[in-house]
Amino acid sequence: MAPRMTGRATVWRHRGGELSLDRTRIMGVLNVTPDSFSDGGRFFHPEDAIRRGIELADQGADLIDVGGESTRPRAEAVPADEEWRRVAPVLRALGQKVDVPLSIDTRKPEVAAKAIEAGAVIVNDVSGLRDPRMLPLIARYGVGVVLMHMQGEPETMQDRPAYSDVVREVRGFLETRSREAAAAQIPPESIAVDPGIGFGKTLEHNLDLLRGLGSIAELGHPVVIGVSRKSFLAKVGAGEAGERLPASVAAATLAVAHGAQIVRCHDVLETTRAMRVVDAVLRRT
Ligand code: HH2
Repeated sequence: MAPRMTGRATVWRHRGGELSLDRTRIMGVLNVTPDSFSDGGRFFHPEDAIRRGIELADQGADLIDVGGESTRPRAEAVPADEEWRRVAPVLRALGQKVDVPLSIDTRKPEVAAKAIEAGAVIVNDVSGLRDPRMLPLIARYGVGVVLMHMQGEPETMQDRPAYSDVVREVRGFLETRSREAAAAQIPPESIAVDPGIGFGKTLEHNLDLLRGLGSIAELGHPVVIGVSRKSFLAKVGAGEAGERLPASVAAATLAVAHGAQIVRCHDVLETTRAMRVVDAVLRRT
């Protein structure tokens, strides 16, 4: 399988710096939530979350994605003040304790603005900037952004996902949203795109998107992929959430072979080691 290398992004800019994409970058997941699908409650207390963030950086994370709201299927939305209360102490402490960039995983402009003031340099928005206040906020602060595709809302997105051509539609959405972002004065190198595996998609949709990532990479933006421990893996035999590491690494490997450049994952040490081998083969690094 030939890797797609032409026309790919070479850097991802964020507030005050950039990540070179000369190798696969690892985005470590830090869920400060009671109910995330694979690690809910484990890092809900600030001290546990801060310790975990330091551990992720030590294990090789190139950035850490801090979130205070689960967006798993059926998750109930969390009010902005509660979401901020969860992530605030963690962002503030990690900003002092780790030297990797921090991203804030939120759909809410109120939370994004406070998180940026507290040191986050990237906004990871699983709704693809649905709230119209997000775009000007990201432009004003000069942060990096992940534009992710999601059909529907977490509470109902898995009820009956439907597409006529999932790769074409997801690519079209990401292209339109990234053009709108660029028109709002967000530099194209700051905009990463993500097909949103598991967000309003059936098993077949997810597999088609992984196969079709090359067409999303052709947009020329950094491509983020989140497959870690997700339930679609179980549908092809990967086991319970705690047993899905081999399947997660296999899916991440294939995603990178098809054009993903940033892998969002829970198991940073194992994924980093695996991606070194993937890069050595695909990129001769
Ligand atoms: N997946 C999750 C959350 N945020 N962001 C991006 N860009 N891409 C993803 O695939 C993605 C994401 C869901 O995973 P997790 O954070 O572990 O679970 P939960 O939403 O239950 O907290």
